[in-house]
Amino acid sequence: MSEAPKRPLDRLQAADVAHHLHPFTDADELRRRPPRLIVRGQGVRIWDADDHEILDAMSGLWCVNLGYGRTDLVEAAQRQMLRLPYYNTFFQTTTEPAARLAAALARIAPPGMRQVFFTECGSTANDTMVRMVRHYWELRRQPLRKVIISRRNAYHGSTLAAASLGGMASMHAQGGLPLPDFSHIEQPHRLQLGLPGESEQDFALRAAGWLDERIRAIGAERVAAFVLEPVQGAGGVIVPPAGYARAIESICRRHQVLLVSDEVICGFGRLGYWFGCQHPAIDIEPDLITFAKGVTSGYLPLGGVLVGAEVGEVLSARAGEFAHGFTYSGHPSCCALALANLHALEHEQVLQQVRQVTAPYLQQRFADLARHPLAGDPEGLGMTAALTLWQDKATRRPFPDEARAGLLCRDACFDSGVVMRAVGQRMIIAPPLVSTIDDIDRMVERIGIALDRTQQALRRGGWLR
Ligand code: PXG
Repeated sequence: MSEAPKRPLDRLQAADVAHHLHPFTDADELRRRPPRLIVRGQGVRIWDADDHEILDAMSGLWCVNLGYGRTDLVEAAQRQMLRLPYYNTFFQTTTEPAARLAAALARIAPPGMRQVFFTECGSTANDTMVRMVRHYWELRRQPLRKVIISRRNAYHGSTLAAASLGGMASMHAQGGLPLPDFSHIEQPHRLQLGLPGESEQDFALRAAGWLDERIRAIGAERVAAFVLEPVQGAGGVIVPPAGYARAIESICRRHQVLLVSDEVICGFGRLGYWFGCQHPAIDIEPDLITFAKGVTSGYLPLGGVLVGAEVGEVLSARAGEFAHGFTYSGHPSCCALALANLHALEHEQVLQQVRQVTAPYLQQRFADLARHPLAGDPEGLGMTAALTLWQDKATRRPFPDEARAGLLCRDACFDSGVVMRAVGQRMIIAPPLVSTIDDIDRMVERIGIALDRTQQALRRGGWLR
C-alpha cells in the first residue's frame, strides 16, 4: 500500500483526485499530475498553494471582469443574504433585487429589450432560449418552426440542449448528441476557410451565405432561430470578418428567422460595450440575448435571456404560462451582487476605459507578440485576443496534434506566471476589464517567456529544428 500523503496540500490533492470528477479534464492526466490548487485572488492576480503568483489573463473562465477581492460586490451579496438569502420568483412573487436587476438590465440592453428571464448560468440561459423561441412560434401558430441553426466549433454550454446547440464535435461524440432539430453551419474563420486572393468582404458575404443556403435547404417554415456569439470565445476567439454579422442579420429578417446573440462571454464590457452586438464591428439588433458570467463578474452564478419587443409582446400578450423556470431563477443574493457589479462597471467607467485605452493597447501588444518565431496571426476584439502557434510560420504549417504544442504552451504560461487558454494550437486570453497598461505589459512579458520555453520544449521533442 502506498504511504498516506503528509502535507495538507498533498492530502487535498489526493482527495480531489480520488473523489472529484472535473469538467473537461482527462482523468488519466489528473492522476499523473494532481491539480494545481488555487487559494486566493486579488485584482488581476491569483495565488496557488505554493504561493506562486499568477496573472489571471483568462478572468477565471471569461467571467471575473472586475477582478478579484472586490469588497463592494461581496458586501452587496452579504447584506442581501442576511436580510433574505433566498426566495423564489414563481407563482406571483418577486424580490427586491430581482425586480431591480430586471429594470437595470432593461435600461442598459439594446433598444426594445424590455424583459428578462433569469437562469443560473449560460447553459440554462441557452436552454431557456431554445424553449422560449419554440414556444413563441407555437403561439404564432407556426409550430413547425423548431430548427435552431448555429455554427460549428461554437460553445453554448453543456446541458443537452446547449451542447446540441453548440458545434463542438467532441461533445457531440458522446451520448448521442445533437438532439433532433439542431443544425450547424461553418464558422466565419477566414484563417481556416478563406480562399486565396479572396477579400475580407467577399469572405464575409460567402460565409453569411452558408446560413441562407442552410435555411433554404431545411425550409424557412421549419427554422425557428439562428444563434451566434459576436466573437466566438471558447472556439478560440474567432472574430468574424467585417460585414458578416450584418449580412447574417438581413438573411434572418428575410426568412423571418429569429436572431439570437449569445453574450455569455461578450456581454458586460468584454468588447467595450454592454453587449457585444453593439460593437461597431458587429452592429446587429438581435431578437434575444443570452447572458451569464460577467453579469456578476463570476462572484456568484447568474444568467438569463433578454427578450426583445417582438418575442416579448407575443409571450406576454397571449394568456397562459411559459411552463419553464428554475428554483434559482432571480436568486436574490445573486441579483443583489449583479446590481453592485453593474453599478461599479458604470460608475468606474470601465467600458469607456476598455474602449479607449485597454483594448487597443492589448491588441497592439498582441501584435508585438506575434513577432515571436513560434506565434503568428494575432486576432482579437475588445478584451479578447488570440495567437496561433505554427511549426513553420512562413508557410503557415501547423504542428501535428501529437506535438501538443498548445498544451505545452499552456503549461509554460502557468509556470511563467500567467494563465492562457489553449484551443488546439490557438493561444487565447481574455483579461479582466480592470487590467491596467502595466498589468497587460506584465502579461505580455510572461507570455513571451512562455513562448520561448514552449519553443525549447518543442525542440527537445523533435517538433522544431
Ligand atoms: N455560451 C457561451 C458563449 C459560453 O462561452 C456558455 C454559453 C455556458 O455557460 P455556463 O455558465 O453554463 O458555463 C459559455 C461558457 C472555456 C470555457 O474553457 C468556456 C465556457 C465555459 C467553460 C469553459 O473556454 N463558456
